[in-house]
Formats: sequence, C-alpha cells, structure tokens
Amino acid sequence: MEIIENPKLESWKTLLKRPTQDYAALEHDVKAIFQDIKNHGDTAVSKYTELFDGLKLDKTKVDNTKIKASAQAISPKLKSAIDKAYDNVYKFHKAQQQASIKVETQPGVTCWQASKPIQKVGLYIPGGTAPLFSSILMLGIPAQISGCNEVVITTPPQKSGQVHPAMLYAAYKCGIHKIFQVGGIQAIAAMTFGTESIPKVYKIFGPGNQYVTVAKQVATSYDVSIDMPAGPSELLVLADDTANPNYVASDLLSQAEHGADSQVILVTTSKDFALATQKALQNQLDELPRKAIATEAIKHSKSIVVSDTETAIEMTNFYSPEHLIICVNNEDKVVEQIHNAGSVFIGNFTPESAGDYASGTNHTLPTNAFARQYSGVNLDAFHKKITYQKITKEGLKNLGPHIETMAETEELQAHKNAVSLRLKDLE
Ligand code: HSO
Ligand code: ZN
Repeated sequence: MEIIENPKLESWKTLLKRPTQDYAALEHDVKAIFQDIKNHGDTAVSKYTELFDGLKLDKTKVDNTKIKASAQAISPKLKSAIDKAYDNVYKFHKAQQQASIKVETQPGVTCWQASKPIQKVGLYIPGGTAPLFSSILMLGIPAQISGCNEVVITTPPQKSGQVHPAMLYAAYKCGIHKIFQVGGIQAIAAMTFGTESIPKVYKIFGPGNQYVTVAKQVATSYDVSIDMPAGPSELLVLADDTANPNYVASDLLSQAEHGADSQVILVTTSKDFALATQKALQNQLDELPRKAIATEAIKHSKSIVVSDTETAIEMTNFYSPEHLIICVNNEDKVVEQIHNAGSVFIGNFTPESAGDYASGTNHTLPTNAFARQYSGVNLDAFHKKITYQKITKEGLKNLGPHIETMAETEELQAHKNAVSLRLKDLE
C-alpha cells in the first residue's frame, strides 16, 4: 500500500478519489430489458436468465418445505452463529422503533405523526463467489420488525439449482417465504413491475454488481424507490501508534477482499505505524485465499501520514467512508468530531467484521461519499410517516382567519373558501 506523507489540502480530492465507475454505457441496455419484462413478464425473465446465467429453470420460486427444513441442512455451529447474529441485529433494530408524536399546536388544533411500514419490499441478495446470507439478516430483520406484509427475496440462480441453505435459514428466521432464483437486471425489473410469479414491490433494497446498481437506478424512474445508490465497499482506518498494526492490516484486508474495486485507506499520525501496517498487510495478504482480489483493491488504496489528529479528522470527514475504524488515544474526542461516515468502529477490539455479521448494527451502508447525506439502512428505511390532524370548531375559529389571509395573498380563492364557508357557519 502506497504511503503518502503530509499531502497538501489541494491534492486531497485526487488522492482520495474512488476507483472510477462509469455506468452510463449500461443504461440503454438495462432500459430495454425493463421494457421487455414489463411487456412479457416471466417469459422475458427466463429468457434473460438463460442469456446471462446460462441456466434454464423449471421454476424460480424456492419450495417452502426447503425453507422450513433449512435448519437441518446447516451445521449446528453455523445455525448457532446465525441465531446469535439474528438476536443482536433484531435487538438493535427493535430499539429503533419510535413512539408516534402528538402535539396540540394551538388550542383545538391537534397534529400527529405515525410510522407505517412500506407494505411490499424486495430484497436483492447477490449470489456470486460467496452466499451473502448476512445481507438477508440485515434487510430481512428490519422488514420483519416493521411488519412489511410482503417481503420478496431475489437472488441469482446457482449452477447447482439450489439456494445455499444458510440463505434459506436466514430467510426462515426473518419469516420470509417468497424467494426467487432470479438475478441481475431481470430480478430488479421483475420486482419493479411484477410478473405472473414474482410480486411487484414498492421499494427495493440490497447490494449488487454494476448491472444491479444501474437497474435499481432505472427502477426509480418507475414507481419504485430504493435504499441507496450502492457502490464498492470501503473502509478508512484512523489510527495513531496506540493501534495494533496487525489488527489494522487485517481490517484493511477484510474490506479489500470484497472486490477488486473496493478501496481501503489508512490515515495515521505516525509514519512508523504506517510502515508497520504496510509490512503486516503484505504478510497477511500472502496467506489469503482471495489474494488476487485483495491485491487489486490494495493497488488503489492508500496509507496517508498526517501531522496531527485534527488533520486526520478533517481528511476522514472529507472522504466520508462507508466504514470508519477509530483506534486512537482519546478516542471519544475524535469520535464526536466525525460528521460523515456510514458506521463507526471504535477501539482495538472492534473489528469491522463484527458489524458485517453479528454485533447488531446494519451493514447496508452508504458508499462513494454518500455518507455525507445518506444514512445506512435502519428501521426507518422500511417505513414512511403519515401525518394526521383534527381541528375543533374553536380551533378553526382561531386559526381560520390566518389561513384566509395566506390563501388570499397566494391568490388561491378556493383554498380561502374552504375556510370561509365553515367560519360563516360558526358565526
Ligand atoms: N462489508 C460488506 C458487508 C458484508 N461483509 C457481508 C461480509 N459479508 C458491506 O458493508
Ligand atoms: Zn464485509
């Protein structure tokens, strides 16, 4: 990992650039597939499954009996790990439930607000090199707590024709029984429009490759919303020499192994620490099964030495990482000055993997500096809020004249009339 010392402020933007991604070229094809699926439903979905996955499936829906039997299909050790993760993620997300608020803004005028679950949600779970069953927990648990009444999973079909039993068990725990073996653009389009077999949803969640990312964006031009624009994984570690270089190297590699386009950054006030971490990283990298992927990611990753903690904090807020590990002396002071990060991991014994799997926080987080304005997935992402009001006769007598004045000034006579007619009857 390249070490850079005291870069000038003007160079930060270039230095901290994410590996470039230009998806514009894909948009045209994605839109054409959407149209085809809109018009031809399941027939078009199977056509694209054959084209992109090279598979011809008799049916895409996973049998409920398989989901119910999934606990027996995994080892007791894996089952207990999933159970533990489920409990922690459930607890943390359950605690995010908010009581509805009710306020009498002035005598006789009562306003209130309540959260309602989004009724139909779709979770896209990538297949790829490893079955990301942890993402089912991260999306399925808040959907379950929220009480979304239709939860659909789509996941790319595997050569074996089977969905990994850990994915089925995670879905089972979350009470999800609509799992379809459909991946990529065709999965997102199917959930956008609905087909004969796959239900239409109102909001689509979950990570995916570049095609899925573009497809989710295209879905928003119809009547569907999405969790957030997804991008390659990132981690920034802010460390001084109270941190452990072996631990930090392992954390950097844990994100680097996600994909060749992942990016990891070390920001430190100690050159010695940067050197020690670089050495540890090289040693650990050599032993990794996903060495090739991690090596690619490390090529566009950086180790940056700065003169003081203030600069390190400023650089961190500038980069706005998806994941941030803070291992410094006086950590509380540093933590409170962080404004832009998806999820923060504090201290030498808080590896980022804990949040990826089992501590309780969500791992669906904003990448590509979107942490400046987006939150990670949380309970709220599965809700929308409705506001209510009830006005008494007394209330309208007092408030009505003000509404009349405002409506008149906006030259909206009918608005004014809606009040005036009632006030007349109350005279
Ligand atoms: N770090 C990934 C999530 C994940 N890691 C799933 C392992 N499995 C994005 O936050
Ligand atoms: Zn991860």
